[in-house]
Amino acid sequence: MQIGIVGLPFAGKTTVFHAIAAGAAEHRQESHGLEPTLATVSLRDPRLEALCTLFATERCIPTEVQYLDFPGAGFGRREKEAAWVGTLRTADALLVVLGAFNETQSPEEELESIRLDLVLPDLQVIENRLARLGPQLRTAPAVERRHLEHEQGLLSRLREGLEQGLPVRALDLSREEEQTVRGFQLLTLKPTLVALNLSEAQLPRAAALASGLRSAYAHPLTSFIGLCGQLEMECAELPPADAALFREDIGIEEPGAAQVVRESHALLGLIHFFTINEEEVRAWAIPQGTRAQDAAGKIHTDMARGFARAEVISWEQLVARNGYGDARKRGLVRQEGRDYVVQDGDVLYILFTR
Ligand SMILES: Nc1nc2c(ncn2[C@@H]2O[C@H](COP(=O)(O)OP(=O)(O)O)[C@@H](O)[C@H]2O)c(=O)[nH]1
Ligand SMILES: [Mg+2]
Repeated sequence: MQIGIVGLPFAGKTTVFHAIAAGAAEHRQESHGLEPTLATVSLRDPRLEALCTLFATERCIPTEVQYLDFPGAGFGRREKEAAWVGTLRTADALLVVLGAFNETQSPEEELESIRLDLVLPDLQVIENRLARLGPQLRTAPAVERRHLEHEQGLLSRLREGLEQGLPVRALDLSREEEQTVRGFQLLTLKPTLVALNLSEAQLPRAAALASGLRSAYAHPLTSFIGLCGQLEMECAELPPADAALFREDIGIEEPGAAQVVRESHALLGLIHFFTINEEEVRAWAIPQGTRAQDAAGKIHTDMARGFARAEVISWEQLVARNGYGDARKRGLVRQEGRDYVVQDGDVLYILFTR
Protein backbone atom coordinates (compact mmCIF):
# COMPACT_ATOMS: atom_id res chain seq x y z
CA MET A 1 0.00 0.00 0.00
CA GLN A 2 1.36 3.40 -0.98
CA ILE A 3 0.46 6.80 0.43
CA GLY A 4 1.55 9.97 -1.37
CA ILE A 5 2.27 13.10 0.68
CA VAL A 6 1.01 16.40 -0.74
CA GLY A 7 0.92 19.95 0.56
CA LEU A 8 2.12 23.48 -0.08
CA PRO A 9 5.81 24.41 0.06
CA PHE A 10 7.10 24.55 3.67
CA ALA A 11 3.98 22.96 5.13
CA GLY A 12 6.28 20.44 6.81
CA LYS A 13 5.75 17.48 4.47
CA THR A 14 9.35 16.31 4.69
CA THR A 15 9.36 16.87 8.45
CA VAL A 16 6.24 14.71 8.89
CA PHE A 17 7.67 12.16 6.46
CA HIS A 18 10.84 11.86 8.56
CA ALA A 19 8.77 11.48 11.72
CA ILE A 20 6.83 8.64 10.08
CA ALA A 21 9.88 7.07 8.49
CA ALA A 22 12.12 7.08 11.57
CA GLY A 23 12.87 3.55 12.58
CA ALA A 24 12.36 2.54 8.98
CA ALA A 25 15.65 4.11 7.94
CA GLU A 26 16.98 0.87 6.53
CA HIS A 27 14.07 0.79 4.11
CA ARG A 28 14.46 4.36 3.01
CA GLN A 29 15.17 4.92 -0.62
CA GLU A 30 16.52 8.39 -1.27
CA SER A 31 15.21 10.28 -4.24
CA HIS A 32 17.03 11.11 -7.44
CA GLY A 33 15.86 14.16 -9.32
CA LEU A 34 12.08 14.21 -9.43
CA GLU A 35 11.53 10.77 -7.97
CA PRO A 36 9.88 10.73 -4.56
CA THR A 37 11.72 9.51 -1.48
CA LEU A 38 10.20 6.29 -0.26
CA ALA A 39 9.86 4.99 3.28
CA THR A 40 8.47 1.58 4.14
CA VAL A 41 6.86 1.59 7.55
CA SER A 42 5.76 -1.50 9.44
CA LEU A 43 2.42 -1.33 11.16
CA ARG A 44 2.91 -1.97 14.86
CA ASP A 45 0.22 -4.38 15.94
CA PRO A 46 0.06 -5.65 19.55
CA ARG A 47 -2.01 -8.64 18.36
CA LEU A 48 0.79 -9.76 16.06
CA GLU A 49 3.30 -9.24 18.86
CA ALA A 50 1.25 -11.41 21.22
CA LEU A 51 1.08 -14.21 18.64
CA CYS A 52 4.81 -13.97 17.95
CA THR A 53 5.58 -14.28 21.66
CA LEU A 54 3.25 -17.27 22.00
CA PHE A 55 4.61 -19.18 19.00
CA ALA A 56 8.24 -18.04 19.38
CA THR A 57 8.83 -18.38 15.65
CA GLU A 58 11.94 -17.18 13.92
CA ARG A 59 10.22 -14.41 12.00
CA CYS A 60 7.42 -12.03 12.80
CA ILE A 61 6.18 -10.20 9.70
CA PRO A 62 3.96 -7.11 10.04
CA THR A 63 2.08 -5.40 7.20
CA GLU A 64 3.78 -2.46 5.59
CA VAL A 65 2.80 0.94 4.29
CA GLN A 66 4.96 2.97 1.93
CA TYR A 67 5.03 6.73 2.14
CA LEU A 68 6.17 8.93 -0.74
CA ASP A 69 7.67 12.36 -0.16
CA PHE A 70 8.31 14.52 -3.21
CA PRO A 71 11.53 16.51 -3.51
CA GLY A 72 11.61 20.28 -3.56
CA ALA A 73 9.27 22.59 -1.81
CA GLY A 74 5.83 21.66 -2.95
CA PHE A 75 3.21 20.32 -5.22
CA GLY A 76 1.43 22.44 -7.75
CA ARG A 77 0.54 23.11 -11.33
CA ARG A 78 4.00 23.81 -12.65
CA GLU A 79 5.06 21.72 -15.58
CA LYS A 80 7.93 19.77 -14.03
CA GLU A 81 5.54 18.57 -11.39
CA ALA A 82 3.40 16.73 -13.93
CA ALA A 83 5.64 13.76 -13.20
CA TRP A 84 4.60 13.87 -9.55
CA VAL A 85 0.93 13.78 -10.49
CA GLY A 86 1.69 10.64 -12.47
CA THR A 87 3.28 9.02 -9.41
CA LEU A 88 0.50 10.19 -7.12
CA ARG A 89 -2.05 8.54 -9.40
CA THR A 90 -0.65 5.13 -8.57
CA ALA A 91 -0.88 5.74 -4.80
CA ASP A 92 -3.68 4.12 -2.79
CA ALA A 93 -4.30 7.14 -0.59
CA LEU A 94 -3.11 10.68 0.00
CA LEU A 95 -1.71 12.38 3.07
CA VAL A 96 -2.26 16.13 2.91
CA VAL A 97 0.01 18.11 5.23
CA LEU A 98 -1.13 21.61 6.22
CA GLY A 99 1.39 23.99 7.77
CA ALA A 100 -0.91 25.15 10.56
CA PHE A 101 2.11 26.02 12.76
CA ASN A 102 2.76 28.90 10.40
CA GLU A 103 -0.02 31.34 11.20
CA THR A 104 0.42 33.54 8.13
CA GLN A 105 -2.09 31.38 6.23
CA SER A 106 -5.13 29.65 7.65
CA PRO A 107 -5.44 25.86 7.25
CA GLU A 108 -8.74 26.49 5.43
CA GLU A 109 -7.00 28.59 2.78
CA GLU A 110 -4.24 26.05 2.47
CA LEU A 111 -6.67 23.17 2.03
CA GLU A 112 -8.53 25.21 -0.56
CA SER A 113 -5.38 25.68 -2.60
CA ILE A 114 -4.49 21.97 -2.44
CA ARG A 115 -8.02 21.05 -3.35
CA LEU A 116 -7.55 22.94 -6.62
CA ASP A 117 -4.20 21.27 -7.24
CA LEU A 118 -5.91 17.90 -7.00
CA VAL A 119 -9.18 18.75 -8.76
CA LEU A 120 -7.58 20.28 -11.86
CA PRO A 121 -5.55 17.23 -12.97
CA ASP A 122 -8.68 15.07 -12.52
CA LEU A 123 -10.75 17.49 -14.57
CA GLN A 124 -8.12 17.32 -17.29
CA VAL A 125 -8.28 13.52 -17.42
CA ILE A 126 -12.08 13.51 -17.59
CA GLU A 127 -12.17 16.17 -20.30
CA ASN A 128 -9.61 14.32 -22.41
CA ARG A 129 -11.65 11.15 -22.20
CA LEU A 130 -14.91 12.94 -23.00
CA ALA A 131 -13.29 14.53 -26.06
CA ARG A 132 -12.28 11.10 -27.37
CA LEU A 133 -15.66 9.55 -26.58
CA GLY A 134 -17.52 11.75 -29.07
CA PRO A 135 -15.92 10.37 -32.25
CA GLN A 136 -15.89 6.82 -30.83
CA LEU A 137 -19.64 6.97 -30.24
CA ARG A 138 -20.33 7.82 -33.88
CA THR A 139 -18.61 4.71 -35.20
CA ALA A 140 -19.23 2.15 -32.42
CA PRO A 141 -21.53 -0.85 -32.98
CA ALA A 142 -24.82 -0.78 -31.05
CA VAL A 143 -23.77 -2.94 -28.07
CA GLU A 144 -20.58 -1.02 -27.43
CA ARG A 145 -22.44 2.24 -27.89
CA ARG A 146 -24.60 1.58 -24.88
CA HIS A 147 -21.49 1.19 -22.71
CA LEU A 148 -19.89 4.31 -24.12
CA GLU A 149 -23.05 6.36 -23.62
CA HIS A 150 -23.20 5.17 -20.06
CA GLU A 151 -19.59 6.22 -19.55
CA GLN A 152 -20.26 9.57 -21.19
CA GLY A 153 -23.14 10.25 -18.80
CA LEU A 154 -21.07 9.32 -15.79
CA LEU A 155 -18.06 11.39 -16.84
CA SER A 156 -20.24 14.42 -17.54
CA ARG A 157 -21.54 14.13 -14.00
CA LEU A 158 -17.99 13.95 -12.63
CA ARG A 159 -16.97 16.94 -14.71
CA GLU A 160 -19.85 18.95 -13.31
CA GLY A 161 -18.86 18.05 -9.74
CA LEU A 162 -15.17 18.78 -10.30
CA GLU A 163 -16.03 22.13 -11.90
CA GLN A 164 -17.75 23.02 -8.66
CA GLY A 165 -14.56 22.03 -6.88
CA LEU A 166 -15.93 18.80 -5.40
CA PRO A 167 -13.64 15.78 -5.05
CA VAL A 168 -14.92 12.72 -6.95
CA ARG A 169 -15.18 10.79 -3.67
CA ALA A 170 -17.93 13.24 -2.69
CA LEU A 171 -20.07 12.40 -5.74
CA ASP A 172 -21.75 9.22 -4.45
CA LEU A 173 -20.50 6.81 -7.09
CA SER A 174 -22.03 3.35 -7.03
CA ARG A 175 -19.68 0.39 -6.83
CA GLU A 176 -20.22 -0.21 -10.54
CA GLU A 177 -19.52 3.43 -11.43
CA GLU A 178 -16.37 3.32 -9.37
CA GLN A 179 -15.29 0.28 -11.37
CA THR A 180 -15.86 2.23 -14.60
CA VAL A 181 -13.57 5.10 -13.55
CA ARG A 182 -10.98 3.03 -11.67
CA GLY A 183 -8.60 3.08 -14.63
CA PHE A 184 -8.35 6.87 -14.54
CA GLN A 185 -6.69 6.72 -11.10
CA LEU A 186 -8.40 9.95 -10.08
CA LEU A 187 -6.59 11.82 -7.31
CA THR A 188 -9.77 13.12 -5.70
CA LEU A 189 -11.26 9.63 -5.48
CA LYS A 190 -8.45 8.46 -3.20
CA PRO A 191 -9.03 8.26 0.55
CA THR A 192 -7.41 11.36 2.01
CA LEU A 193 -5.95 11.93 5.44
CA VAL A 194 -5.41 15.59 6.31
CA ALA A 195 -2.71 16.20 8.92
CA LEU A 196 -2.56 19.62 10.55
CA ASN A 197 1.08 20.24 11.27
CA LEU A 198 0.85 22.21 14.50
CA SER A 199 3.25 24.16 16.65
CA GLU A 200 3.94 22.91 20.16
CA ALA A 201 1.79 25.77 21.50
CA GLN A 202 -1.19 24.67 19.38
CA LEU A 203 -0.84 21.03 20.36
CA PRO A 204 -3.28 21.10 23.30
CA ARG A 205 -5.94 22.33 20.83
CA ALA A 206 -5.13 19.63 18.24
CA ALA A 207 -8.49 17.84 18.49
CA ALA A 208 -10.49 21.08 18.35
CA LEU A 209 -8.53 22.41 15.37
CA ALA A 210 -8.90 19.13 13.49
CA SER A 211 -12.64 18.92 14.11
CA GLY A 212 -13.11 22.56 13.05
CA LEU A 213 -11.61 21.73 9.70
CA ARG A 214 -13.56 18.48 9.49
CA SER A 215 -16.89 20.29 9.74
CA ALA A 216 -15.88 22.71 6.98
CA TYR A 217 -14.75 19.90 4.72
CA ALA A 218 -17.02 16.94 5.44
CA HIS A 219 -16.40 14.61 2.50
CA PRO A 220 -16.53 10.83 2.50
CA LEU A 221 -13.21 8.99 2.85
CA THR A 222 -11.58 12.03 4.40
CA SER A 223 -10.21 12.27 7.93
CA PHE A 224 -8.31 14.81 9.95
CA ILE A 225 -5.63 14.62 12.61
CA GLY A 226 -3.42 17.16 14.36
CA LEU A 227 0.23 16.59 15.20
CA CYS A 228 3.45 18.52 15.67
CA GLY A 229 5.80 17.35 12.93
CA GLN A 230 8.81 19.06 14.42
CA LEU A 231 8.42 17.44 17.86
CA GLU A 232 7.52 14.09 16.35
CA MET A 233 10.67 14.16 14.27
CA GLU A 234 12.77 15.01 17.31
CA CYS A 235 11.06 12.22 19.29
CA ALA A 236 11.62 9.77 16.50
CA GLU A 237 15.36 10.34 16.72
CA LEU A 238 15.50 9.52 20.45
CA PRO A 239 15.87 6.02 21.90
CA PRO A 240 12.31 4.64 22.42
CA ALA A 241 12.37 4.91 26.24
CA ASP A 242 13.49 8.57 26.12
CA ALA A 243 10.93 9.34 23.42
CA ALA A 244 8.16 7.91 25.60
CA LEU A 245 9.22 10.14 28.52
CA PHE A 246 9.51 13.16 26.25
CA ARG A 247 5.98 12.54 24.89
CA GLU A 248 4.59 12.09 28.36
CA ASP A 249 6.14 15.42 29.34
CA ILE A 250 4.47 17.26 26.48
CA GLY A 251 1.23 15.33 26.81
CA ILE A 252 1.29 13.47 23.47
CA GLU A 253 -0.73 10.31 23.99
CA GLU A 254 -0.05 8.48 20.77
CA PRO A 255 3.00 9.09 18.56
CA GLY A 256 1.96 11.07 15.49
CA ALA A 257 3.42 8.51 13.14
CA ALA A 258 1.34 5.73 14.71
CA GLN A 259 -1.76 7.92 14.39
CA VAL A 260 -1.05 8.53 10.72
CA VAL A 261 -0.50 4.84 9.98
CA ARG A 262 -3.58 3.75 11.95
CA GLU A 263 -5.85 6.39 10.39
CA SER A 264 -4.68 5.59 6.88
CA HIS A 265 -5.52 1.91 7.40
CA ALA A 266 -8.95 2.82 8.74
CA LEU A 267 -9.59 5.15 5.78
CA LEU A 268 -8.73 2.40 3.33
CA GLY A 269 -11.16 0.09 5.14
CA LEU A 270 -8.42 -2.47 5.76
CA ILE A 271 -8.59 -5.17 8.40
CA HIS A 272 -5.94 -7.72 9.37
CA PHE A 273 -5.76 -11.46 9.60
CA PHE A 274 -2.83 -13.61 10.69
CA THR A 275 -1.14 -16.79 9.53
CA ILE A 276 1.17 -19.02 11.54
CA ASN A 277 3.57 -21.74 10.43
CA GLU A 278 6.84 -23.21 11.75
CA GLU A 279 8.94 -20.38 10.36
CA GLU A 280 6.81 -17.30 10.71
CA VAL A 281 3.87 -15.47 12.14
CA ARG A 282 2.55 -12.96 9.65
CA ALA A 283 -0.05 -10.21 9.43
CA TRP A 284 -1.99 -9.51 6.23
CA ALA A 285 -4.10 -6.49 5.32
CA ILE A 286 -7.33 -7.05 3.35
CA PRO A 287 -10.41 -4.94 2.61
CA GLN A 288 -13.32 -5.42 4.97
CA GLY A 289 -15.74 -8.03 3.60
CA THR A 290 -13.08 -10.23 1.95
CA ARG A 291 -14.06 -13.92 1.58
CA ALA A 292 -11.79 -16.67 2.90
CA GLN A 293 -10.90 -17.85 -0.59
CA ASP A 294 -9.81 -14.35 -1.66
CA ALA A 295 -7.85 -13.93 1.56
CA ALA A 296 -6.09 -17.22 0.75
CA GLY A 297 -5.26 -15.79 -2.68
CA LYS A 298 -3.48 -12.94 -1.01
CA ILE A 299 -1.08 -15.49 0.53
CA HIS A 300 -0.62 -17.56 -2.63
CA THR A 301 -2.66 -17.94 -5.84
CA ASP A 302 -2.41 -21.75 -5.47
CA MET A 303 -4.16 -21.52 -2.13
CA ALA A 304 -7.12 -19.73 -3.69
CA ARG A 305 -7.27 -22.07 -6.68
CA GLY A 306 -7.16 -25.28 -4.63
CA PHE A 307 -9.01 -23.86 -1.60
CA ALA A 308 -10.64 -26.61 0.46
CA ARG A 309 -11.42 -24.90 3.78
CA ALA A 310 -9.99 -22.63 6.40
CA GLU A 311 -9.44 -23.31 10.07
CA VAL A 312 -10.31 -20.13 11.88
CA ILE A 313 -9.89 -18.83 15.40
CA SER A 314 -9.67 -15.29 16.73
CA TRP A 315 -6.21 -14.20 17.86
CA GLU A 316 -7.63 -13.43 21.31
CA GLN A 317 -8.93 -16.93 21.89
CA LEU A 318 -5.73 -18.46 20.58
CA VAL A 319 -3.62 -16.40 22.97
CA ALA A 320 -6.03 -16.93 25.88
CA ARG A 321 -5.89 -20.72 25.34
CA ASN A 322 -2.13 -20.65 25.02
CA GLY A 323 -2.08 -22.22 21.55
CA TYR A 324 -3.92 -24.63 19.28
CA GLY A 325 -3.88 -27.71 21.57
CA ASP A 326 -6.25 -26.41 24.22
CA ALA A 327 -8.19 -24.27 21.73
CA ARG A 328 -9.03 -27.35 19.65
CA LYS A 329 -10.07 -29.37 22.69
CA ARG A 330 -12.53 -26.65 23.56
CA GLY A 331 -13.86 -26.55 20.00
CA LEU A 332 -12.73 -22.97 19.40
CA VAL A 333 -11.11 -23.71 16.03
CA ARG A 334 -13.87 -23.48 13.40
CA GLN A 335 -13.95 -25.02 9.94
CA GLU A 336 -15.04 -22.39 7.43
CA GLY A 337 -15.77 -22.55 3.70
CA ARG A 338 -14.65 -20.28 0.91
CA ASP A 339 -17.49 -17.78 1.37
CA TYR A 340 -16.70 -17.12 5.02
CA VAL A 341 -16.16 -13.38 5.50
CA VAL A 342 -12.81 -12.93 7.24
CA GLN A 343 -13.01 -10.87 10.45
CA ASP A 344 -10.43 -8.46 11.84
CA GLY A 345 -8.06 -10.42 14.08
CA ASP A 346 -8.81 -13.89 12.67
CA VAL A 347 -6.00 -16.43 12.55
CA LEU A 348 -6.35 -18.51 9.39
CA TYR A 349 -4.93 -21.87 8.46
CA ILE A 350 -5.78 -22.62 4.82
CA LEU A 351 -6.21 -26.21 3.68
CA PHE A 352 -5.88 -26.58 -0.07
CA THR A 353 -5.14 -29.13 -2.78
CA ARG A 354 -2.36 -28.53 -5.27
N1 LIG B 1 7.92 25.68 14.05
C1 LIG B 1 7.73 24.63 13.30
N2 LIG B 1 8.41 24.52 12.17
C2 LIG B 1 8.22 23.44 11.38
C3 LIG B 1 7.29 22.42 11.71
N3 LIG B 1 7.28 21.50 10.73
C4 LIG B 1 8.19 21.93 9.83
N4 LIG B 1 8.76 23.10 10.20
C5 LIG B 1 9.79 23.88 9.48
O1 LIG B 1 9.26 24.32 8.24
C6 LIG B 1 10.26 24.26 7.24
C7 LIG B 1 9.78 23.46 6.05
O2 LIG B 1 9.63 22.12 6.44
P1 LIG B 1 9.67 20.92 5.38
O3 LIG B 1 9.32 19.70 6.13
O4 LIG B 1 10.94 20.91 4.63
O5 LIG B 1 8.47 21.37 4.43
P2 LIG B 1 8.04 20.82 2.99
O6 LIG B 1 8.44 21.85 2.01
O7 LIG B 1 6.54 20.76 3.08
O8 LIG B 1 8.65 19.48 2.79
C8 LIG B 1 11.50 23.66 7.87
O9 LIG B 1 12.37 24.71 8.19
C9 LIG B 1 10.97 23.00 9.12
O10 LIG B 1 11.93 22.97 10.14
C10 LIG B 1 6.57 22.55 12.95
O11 LIG B 1 5.76 21.70 13.34
N5 LIG B 1 6.83 23.66 13.69
MG1 LIG C 1 9.87 18.65 1.38
